Amino acid sequence: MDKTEIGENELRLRIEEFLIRNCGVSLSEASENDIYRALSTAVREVLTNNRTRFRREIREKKARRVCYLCMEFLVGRNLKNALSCLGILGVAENVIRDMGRKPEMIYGVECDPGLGNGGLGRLAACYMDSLTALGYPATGYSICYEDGFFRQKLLEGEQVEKADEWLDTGDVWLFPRPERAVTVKMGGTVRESWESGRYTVTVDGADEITAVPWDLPVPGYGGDTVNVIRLWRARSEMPPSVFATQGEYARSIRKKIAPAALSGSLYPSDETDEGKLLRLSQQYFLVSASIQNIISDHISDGGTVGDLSQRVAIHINDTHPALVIPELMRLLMDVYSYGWDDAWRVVTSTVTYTNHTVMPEALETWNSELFRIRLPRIYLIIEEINRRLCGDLWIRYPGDWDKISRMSVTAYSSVRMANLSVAAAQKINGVSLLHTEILKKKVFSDYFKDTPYKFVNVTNGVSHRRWLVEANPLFTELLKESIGDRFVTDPMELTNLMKYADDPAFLEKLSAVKRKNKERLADLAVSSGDSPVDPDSIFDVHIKRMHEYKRQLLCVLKILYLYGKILDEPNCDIPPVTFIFGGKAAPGYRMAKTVIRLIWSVGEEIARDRRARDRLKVLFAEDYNVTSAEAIIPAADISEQISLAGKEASGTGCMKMMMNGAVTIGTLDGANVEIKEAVGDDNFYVFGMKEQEVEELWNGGYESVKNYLKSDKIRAALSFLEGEIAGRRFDGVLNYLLYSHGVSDPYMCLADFDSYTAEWERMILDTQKKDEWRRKSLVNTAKSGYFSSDRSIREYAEKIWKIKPLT
Ligand code: NBG
Repeated sequence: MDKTEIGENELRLRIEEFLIRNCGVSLSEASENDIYRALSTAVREVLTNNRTRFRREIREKKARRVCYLCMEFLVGRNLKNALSCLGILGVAENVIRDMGRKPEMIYGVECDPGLGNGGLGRLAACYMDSLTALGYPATGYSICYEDGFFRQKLLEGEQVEKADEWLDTGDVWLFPRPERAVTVKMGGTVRESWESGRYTVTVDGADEITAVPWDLPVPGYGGDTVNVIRLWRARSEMPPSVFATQGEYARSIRKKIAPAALSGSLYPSDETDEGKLLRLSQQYFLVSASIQNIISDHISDGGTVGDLSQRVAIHINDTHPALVIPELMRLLMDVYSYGWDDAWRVVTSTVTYTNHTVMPEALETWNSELFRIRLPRIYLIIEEINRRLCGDLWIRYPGDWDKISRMSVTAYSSVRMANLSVAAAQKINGVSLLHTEILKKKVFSDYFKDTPYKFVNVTNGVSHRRWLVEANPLFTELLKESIGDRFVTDPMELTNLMKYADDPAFLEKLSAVKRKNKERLADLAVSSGDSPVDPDSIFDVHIKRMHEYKRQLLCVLKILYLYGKILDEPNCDIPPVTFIFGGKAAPGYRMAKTVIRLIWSVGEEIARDRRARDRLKVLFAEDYNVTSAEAIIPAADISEQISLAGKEASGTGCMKMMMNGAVTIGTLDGANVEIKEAVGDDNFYVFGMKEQEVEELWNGGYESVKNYLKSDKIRAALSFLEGEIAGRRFDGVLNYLLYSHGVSDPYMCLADFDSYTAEWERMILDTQKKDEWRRKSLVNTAKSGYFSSDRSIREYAEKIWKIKPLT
């Protein structure tokens, strides 16, 4: 069945057939789950046909492709996206309605696939979307985490983590490919020997794990192109009964890595040695399975391992898949008998690397001892890479021990994955202009001086088809009426909206759309248990992973300050505002969990106070994920992007909200700098220290207490922390901000507080100048085309991967 052939009758027929054959029910008896399965299966069939055609074309043209290795792909729900890409959303929704069901209820059956945790994973999904829509051959590689990330529940403000059983409904989209299974080996003992004049290496007694690929199709817009994300699942060769009955065997495998854990859940807690070992094993599992698959595809397409780089670019997305470097070396040398230099040439001409963070704790390092035990052969290869690297550096920088030790891959009993990636990659990129400059000047300054030509910037982008066209149908309709529908494939067309910037009638329509989206969100909030939300209040949104550097704490301190102000000056001119937060805290991250509790408690306290509750409301959206983001973002008036300057590599929520007409209040950090440049100073609210100022203050010995003593506003906000908030105490937060050992307020909330609140108050008054504010909103959408992932992907394709679109 081809997409063009699907009319309503055909689709209806297929659904009914499926129901009878697979669920044993007629249409009238079918549950929403049955219909979801039936419809998804019909769509999947179309995707398979298109996939087969696209794959054939790639083979025939011997096209070069990118293999995007990433521990996370936060794809969001599939059904509606696939229908929309195939251009049959309207057809399908008519069929669903004819069946007496509501489309949203059918989409609602699908769980969000729990394959990622934040911006990094969502970026990977947006990139697969653009790669496919633009017709580039690409394969994503990741792990099929059976328990996903986790589902967040809030019990009286306390985050509780639940297993995320997304496969209950997500399985419909996965195609198992057991015939492409490969074996991944870990552990064991390395034996080096000289046999008939050749140096050979074997590993005895390694654990063997079978990796089975499950393919998740990624439809491109228009439906002609379909790529896949290949997700690996670990399989044990033993039936479960053996584990239960053979005590001896069960004990012996416990010492090894249990296969189920490898594709169990995303990022097992890595606070303990077992957690770290499991995470390292997951990373190796991903890269070993993927590279074996890449090589075997390449060979079956007529290539040889030696010319891999001519047809394949392997992308290391953040350092998590960096083990692909030594693993490819291992395969080339131990399996294909290449010498070191030839193998290194293949590796270094094939891999490219994106850095996504400057936070030291996220620049991965592994304890050498753990590493050596789990991956002994890989460890030897890394040592050899390092020996040669340092030898080479020694020739070029004789005597400069400091530099060489900063650049080396192993040092102080640890393996540094970032240095490994930079040393081997063809190209290295940061994800915003500012971030790339920080990489060049600070994080990788020695490498930048050594090989400046390797470093490039590609500012992140987001799929405007998912985040605007699909998530905001009302706005899309208005856009199509006014500027036509070319922006769907060419986002730069959005600039045509500028001709309506001073047209009051258009601005009125724009505001009506925003109002509808706010009503929709308000209804959703109430249906999930919140008290009524006023859609006429300003929606001020802070959604992202919970992290100190993103400064949710700064935002909630501002709310406390505003609360105090309303109590002191009941006639002050703050209009009603609804603050919307959403984000998960890593399970072991205590401070982030405390901040969730604080946000929730402040919300409770204000809701109980008649003097303030009609003017300030605080919502914490439980279990923030792609689906909830799709509801929140179109409804946002204000986008809070308030990280400490220099810490946020890029940010992508800022782009999604900008596209949907929210106006940003932010620091000059990450992509904010470029957003401000694009929209102009009148349409962006900026505050706080610049990156350089942050550094100077920090190096000069930051003392938050000085800010506290100087500022009435800070003291007013913090006075709430001295008592109870909704019956809870937050002395810990007060200590953290003012009195901790070491440095108080490490992310400098208090240093930026006065400037933040002043700018916010200026902004909130501007929201009341209706036409001016609506104009700002329009300009934000009009200038957002640059932040589409279509632009980013073209840059990656040209500057980094050297791939060309087909079709
Ligand atoms: C995140 C950064 C964001 C950035 C995304 C995508 C990690 C390690 N990094 O600023 O914090 O937008 O990556 O590049 O998750």
